[in-house]
Amino acid sequence: MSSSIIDFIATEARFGAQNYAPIGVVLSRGEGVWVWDTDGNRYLDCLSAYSAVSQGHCHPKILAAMVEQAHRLTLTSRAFHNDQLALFYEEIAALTGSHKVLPMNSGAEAVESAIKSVRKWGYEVKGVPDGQAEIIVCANNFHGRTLGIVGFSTDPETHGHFGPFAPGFKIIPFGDAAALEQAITPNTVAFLVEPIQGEAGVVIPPAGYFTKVRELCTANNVMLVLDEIQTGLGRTGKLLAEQHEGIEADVTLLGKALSGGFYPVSAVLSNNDVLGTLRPGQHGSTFGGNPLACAVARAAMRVLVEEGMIENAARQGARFLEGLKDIRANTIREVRGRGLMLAVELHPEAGRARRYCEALQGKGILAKDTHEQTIRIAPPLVITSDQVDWALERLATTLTQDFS
Ligand code: IF1
Repeated sequence: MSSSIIDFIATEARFGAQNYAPIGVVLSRGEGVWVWDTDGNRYLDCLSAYSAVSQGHCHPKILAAMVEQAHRLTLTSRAFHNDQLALFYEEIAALTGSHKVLPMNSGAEAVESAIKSVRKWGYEVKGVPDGQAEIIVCANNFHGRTLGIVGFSTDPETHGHFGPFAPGFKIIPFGDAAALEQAITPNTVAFLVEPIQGEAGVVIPPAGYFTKVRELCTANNVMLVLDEIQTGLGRTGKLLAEQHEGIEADVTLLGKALSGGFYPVSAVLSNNDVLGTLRPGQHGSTFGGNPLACAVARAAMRVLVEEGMIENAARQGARFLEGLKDIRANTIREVRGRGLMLAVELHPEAGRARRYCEALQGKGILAKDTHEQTIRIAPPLVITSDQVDWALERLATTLTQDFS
């Protein structure tokens, strides 16, 4: 490593809370699927900032929209109207077929806002006794890092020593509709679930699972809240992952790529009166729905659709998945994926996935491990066939090595 890289990393170690263990690379520039480190080395980004840079790094049209808006008006607070929020509402509602929108900033804020809203709907519309609302979630969920959310995580790394936690959450196995049926009570207001569990290692539920989930939620007047913060906006080869299942959520959560990686923008989308229960003064955010966020999100949604990124994700994702499945390596336990949300799970004997990610870095690919044994592969949705093939060559040589 060059001295400048060592200096950057040492300074981070000296001053920064050590809540991450980044791979040893210091990035200074990004364009499309490529990023460059401070020494000028080029890498294909196979993480896309956890699917926030789906449109590719520094997309010129999103940048132009951000700069133009930043010259005019960035933040007004919601104490006043602004000339971007209504346009954002119209465009995100049209794109997703939603009727009501609550704009927030981080994904976790959208999740917390949805929890507050479905509980309020439970008390004021469904008739659940005050303070007794139950929300069902899945084991191995990941919905963010705020205290309310980590309270229903099953990952000790995520919730350890952060208690005490809020009550009112039930945990069931992911992919098991019978478990959901058994967990529902008259006080159940919602089922909060990722269509595909990302952090758990790209875990795809059995075919028909969400059809059954949708039926159970409808039959029991339980709100189906789909966390599409990672799976949404084209990542799985459709605008929303729910479309693979042929269902519609009652509440949909978006974040990450909603801004193309330029700015924290998230949103709670509702197809019924869940969001209608919020009255002035009962929820809010300093930056939620600000003009700059709305202008950036409008451009991010526009280029996603106009540049055919969703269709490309389906096409290149199928190519990538087939290529990964063709790799003959006894290190590989399973290859999983839908669209460009892919994962390679290694056999425990193969050694830690981190070692393979470090080897990939040496071959010009940046990827991230999750839960010791799985390598996530999630490049920007603008990736070309040639770039997929370029990545597959390097993945094949790396995965046939044995780092155990
Ligand atoms: C970290 C994980 C991914 C998410 C889903 C809500 C949120 C996330 C499905 C919250 C955020 C990020 C958080 C980041 C790493 C990354 C992550 F590894 F943590 F789990 F992508 F898989 N719902 N995921 O994936 O959104 O508040 O972060 O904007 O915390 O290390 P956020």
